[in-house]
Order: sequence, then structure tokens, then C-alpha cells
Amino acid sequence: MAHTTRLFIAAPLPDTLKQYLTEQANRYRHEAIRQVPVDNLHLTLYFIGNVPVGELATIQDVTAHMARQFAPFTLQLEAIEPGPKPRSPRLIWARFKNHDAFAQLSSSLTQALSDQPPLSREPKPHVTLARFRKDRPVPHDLEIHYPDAPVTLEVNEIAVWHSELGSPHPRYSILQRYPLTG
Ligand code: 3AM
Repeated sequence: MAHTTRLFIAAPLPDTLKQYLTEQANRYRHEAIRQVPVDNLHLTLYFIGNVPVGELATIQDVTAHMARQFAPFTLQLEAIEPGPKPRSPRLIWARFKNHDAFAQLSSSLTQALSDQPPLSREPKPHVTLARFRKDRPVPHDLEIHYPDAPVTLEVNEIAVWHSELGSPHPRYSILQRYPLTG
């Protein structure tokens, strides 16, 4: 059987934003909440999943091509809150305001890298900060935190990431970065 590799496309975050988001996630102290390690924080654009190692070069070419089509853009933090559904949350995320450039870049990567039709529901720009443990009761009544002052994320590059599943956390590593130069 061909060797496979688990991949996704995401924007890396600056260290200052990662530290800020980690401090925000620290506010949710609960035995069922497992915080994402600071080095794993990222803004997902498209999850590829397991593919044969031989497909990596094509994926990198497509990502590089896409990065040349899009100009850098800025996302504004809306809230730190339970997600993705308020009534049945599975995680804590930093949700950014919807932005056309994010939706178009995410949708273009999805169409270019999958045989699937694009999702009918637009993906929300977010950074996952913590996940709920499946072996503990679901926490309720978690607070929503709004930033005191504007917090922004300059998306000026995207990257192909490798994901190695593990416990308690997966290990993510950036294989290649691509500046947005469109
Ligand atoms: O950035 P977030 O946390 O939203 O949840 C996984 C993470 O997204 C998601 O891909 C990102 C990097 O692992 N992911 C993992 N498995 C997935 C799957 N089977 C998935 N997204 C969709 N389908």
C-alpha cells in the first residue's frame, strides 16, 4: 500500500497573536476542556486529509499557484466563544468576522484540491483554541469574550501543514510557506 501523509492548508499566526489567544483560552478553566498547544494554533483554510505521499508535490504546486492569485487581507477578531454551534459546542474558538477574501481563498483551495463540490455552507474564519474531552460531561454556560480593543490577523501567507495524530494532541508542522502576492 502507498505511504500516505495527513495534510491541511492553513495560515500561520504571528507569535503575538498566538500568545494573546492562549491567554484568552486560559480563561476557560474546566476539567473537560483541553487547550490546544500554542505551537499548534493556525487558521484552517482547507483540510486535505490522508493522501499518498506522491501527491504532495502537486498539492504544493496548486497551493503556490493559489497564493499568487490572492492579495494579503486582514481579519478582525469577533469573539472568543464555544463553537462551532452555540447550542452543542465541541470546542472553544476565536471567531473572526466573515471576509470575502477568506471565503474565496478557502473555496478556491477546496475546489482545486478536491473532487468534491464546494461546501454549501461557508466556512467560518476561526482559530481553534481548545477542544472538549469526549470522556467528560459537556461543559455548559461558558462565557463569550469580546476583545476590549480591535484584534486583527494579517493573512499574508498560507502554508501546507503536516498533521501527525497523537495523544493528547496531534503534532503539526509546516512543510512549506507561500506568501500571498496576488
Ligand atoms: O483548525 P481547526 O481546528 O478547525 O479540526 C481539524 C483542524 O481544524 C480539521 O483540520 C484542522 C487541522 O487538523 N480536521 C481534522 N480532521 C478533519 C476532517 N476529517 C478536519 N476537518 C474536516 N474533516
